[in-house]
Amino acid sequence: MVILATMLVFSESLRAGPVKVEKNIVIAEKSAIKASHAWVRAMPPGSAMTAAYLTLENTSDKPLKVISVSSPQANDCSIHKTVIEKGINRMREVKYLSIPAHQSVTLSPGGLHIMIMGMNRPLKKGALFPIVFKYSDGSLLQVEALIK
Ligand SMILES: [Cu+2]
Repeated sequence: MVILATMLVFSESLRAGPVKVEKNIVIAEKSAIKASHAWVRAMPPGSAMTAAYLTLENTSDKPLKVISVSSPQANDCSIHKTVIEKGINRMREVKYLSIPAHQSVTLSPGGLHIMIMGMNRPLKKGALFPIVFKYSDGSLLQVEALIK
């Protein structure tokens, strides 16, 4: 069964911005994964890529994996991690992102991130960027990440 849930997630820097707070608006059934502090790095027009960061919390008793990431506003999204090899920062694709039962995984600058390529509209600061996470239990979670 596919559970489609939409969660509007806003960053902690909200007080500085004009975006209204609407917490955890869920369509259909609730996802076992809660997303928070989702944001996307604003880029100048014409940029080919950016990255998104957030915390994913598994509220269930079973381990879950993120098996794919996509966005209606980009050609390609993938999970990357930054690794240091011979003193140089490099990015590696991560096939699955495992979230143990009752634990959280945080994607943050310099570590795990959602790599976003081929955006089909400008990344305007203060706007929201949708990212859809597909989990190993078949559920989908759409997160609205704040562009900042
Ligand atoms: Cu990357």
